[in-house]
Amino acid sequence: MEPAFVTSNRWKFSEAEKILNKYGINIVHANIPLEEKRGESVEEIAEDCAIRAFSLLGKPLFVEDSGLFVPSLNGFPGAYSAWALSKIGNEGMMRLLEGKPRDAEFRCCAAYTEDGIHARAFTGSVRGTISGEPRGSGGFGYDPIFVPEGEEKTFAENPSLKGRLSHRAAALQKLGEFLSGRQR
Ligand code: ITT
Repeated sequence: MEPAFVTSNRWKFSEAEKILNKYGINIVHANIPLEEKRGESVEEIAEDCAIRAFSLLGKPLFVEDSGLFVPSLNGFPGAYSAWALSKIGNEGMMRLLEGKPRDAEFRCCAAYTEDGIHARAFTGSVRGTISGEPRGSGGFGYDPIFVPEGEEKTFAENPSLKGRLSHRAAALQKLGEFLSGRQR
């Protein structure tokens, strides 16, 4: 059975497809509208979405919630990452961070369910810094302003770096191991 990845974000889907294919897992894209509940953690939001998505699709699926957390902004944008990007964008983040420490962390939780009752959560994170200005044209969202720890380029300047080091790669590798273990 090919699990569905329920997401409205085509970049997320193609990143997930590449990672899970390495584990012999094929996924199908389900772009169905899902309201996200308000919550502080990516785990809480992803698990809730997975259970609600199952009631619409009725087949094994996962959803994924991600966010960028900046300690010097008390964790903002965090659970409000999509909202902040649409309101202030990466330029707005530059203004908010003027004169402040630029450490940041991307977090991701992929929540998988095959019965609509229990969801299994797989999490991943990557630390880094927010660049001095947006750079690069690959990726999406906050990729042009995120430089992973120990590197100089943003995720948008070096998408293969993202494939190896990202919060999504870390979470989905765990999901890939779980699902491929099931098939053996
Ligand atoms: P869903 O339908 O899967 O929810 P979404 O794009 O709304 O798609 P999220 O709520 O998980 O996804 O994302 C929160 C925000 O964080 C959103 O604005 C994304 O663009 C951004 N984001 C998530 N993952 C990212 C990544 O890998 N690189 C850059 N920005 C990312």
